[in-house]
Amino acid sequence: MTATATLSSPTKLVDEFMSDLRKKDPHELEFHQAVHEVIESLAPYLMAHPQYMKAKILERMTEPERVIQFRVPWADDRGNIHVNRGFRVEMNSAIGPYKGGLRFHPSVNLSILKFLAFEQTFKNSLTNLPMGAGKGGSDFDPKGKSDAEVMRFCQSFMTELSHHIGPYTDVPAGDIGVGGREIGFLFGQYKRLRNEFTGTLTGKGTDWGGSLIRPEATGYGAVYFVQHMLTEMGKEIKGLTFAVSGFGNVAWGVISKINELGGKVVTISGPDGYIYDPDGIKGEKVDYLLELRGTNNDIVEPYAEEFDTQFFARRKPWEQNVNIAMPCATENELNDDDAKTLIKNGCFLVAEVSNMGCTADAAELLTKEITYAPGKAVNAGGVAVSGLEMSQNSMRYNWTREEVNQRLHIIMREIHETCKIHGRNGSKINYVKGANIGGFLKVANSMMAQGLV
Ligand code: 2IT
Repeated sequence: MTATATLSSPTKLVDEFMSDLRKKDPHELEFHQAVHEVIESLAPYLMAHPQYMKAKILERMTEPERVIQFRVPWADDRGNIHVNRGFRVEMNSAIGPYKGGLRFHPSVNLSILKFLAFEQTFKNSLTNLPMGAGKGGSDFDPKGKSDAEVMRFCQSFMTELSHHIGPYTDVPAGDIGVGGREIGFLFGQYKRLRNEFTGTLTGKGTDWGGSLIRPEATGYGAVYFVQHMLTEMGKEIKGLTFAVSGFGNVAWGVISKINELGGKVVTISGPDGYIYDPDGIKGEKVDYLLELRGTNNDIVEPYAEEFDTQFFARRKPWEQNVNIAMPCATENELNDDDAKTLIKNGCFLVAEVSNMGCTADAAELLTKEITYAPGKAVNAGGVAVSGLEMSQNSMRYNWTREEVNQRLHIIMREIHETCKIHGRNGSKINYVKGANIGGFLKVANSMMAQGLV
């Protein structure tokens, strides 16, 4: 920013900051979107607390401490050679080692990973655990690949990444396209290269250092967060109808917990379209989700054949009448029109579980008209239990399911409390503002305390 001292309004601060950021990396639209949302919430606070502007905290927070990009060559089962691009964005280490997932998906590029790593800074801070922020991945597409191909890819990827990570440096985990199988292959190769058994990756199998509840944590945590949002409104989950998107690990955790608490989930979706199941996705149908994911095909349509329900090709679940919507798939999956349709049909709460699942317009409209909470607060249970996995690895000890679940409960309650403290707006809570200011303060104050680094 050029003229911090003369900035006269929050709007001007936002405009000047964003103009400088866009000039630096004009193609990184997702990164701009994530930063814009944060700066908009922070601007009035920053004007009132000029010490952060003087120390150029925002400029420093939006510049990764380090970006690593590397070649990932691998051979498929027929012996054909492929070359993918690997990345690790080490965003911020003010409050702990870099921490965040790895995403394997054809859409992965630097803009996507910078947006995710930036969001991770605030999310990890909100958990109150000592975790800095990072994100990485590759444009590798796991769809249709054999186990052997995925293993060779993971080994090649880790051969380079191993130079940059470690239990005190950077602790990756999973994200889209990286689940238990991939973490296993990545961990095996890391251990072999380093000849060390450490907790350098989280999301490990429970037989070899993983935490109980980690697979369920993002979904369970999101539903605990929704419980707190509902309590504020004098409501409860029992009897409510939910639209969920996606059908992966996160959607599965969300659906299981909603069922347990007496709610009903009527939709799931994939890149091919969505399922509408008015009886609710419960019992054996939830187990079937795991089977569907195991096929490596990334389509949801077989559910309709299996359980004789409706499938809407190339459409999104947000057109159904529900009380609550929980996007659980990927960024920008719920847009302005979807938000209008949801509101028109009586939806009163949108809890974003995917990272930046709503477009900027949608998030603004939902905040104004109904109640909306952003992914960085709602989905923080995933990385929180990764943090608990790190604690258990350091202690060389494993907590029980109940112990981990109880800690997850407490963390989600405290994140909700933080949102309330910083986002109170009359009788409502602005969760975007609450999460952004709440997440910012701890990191910003730590950066100030550690000098100009
Ligand atoms: O977006 C996320 O918070 C994750 N993909 C999980 C990160 C982690 O380190 O567990």
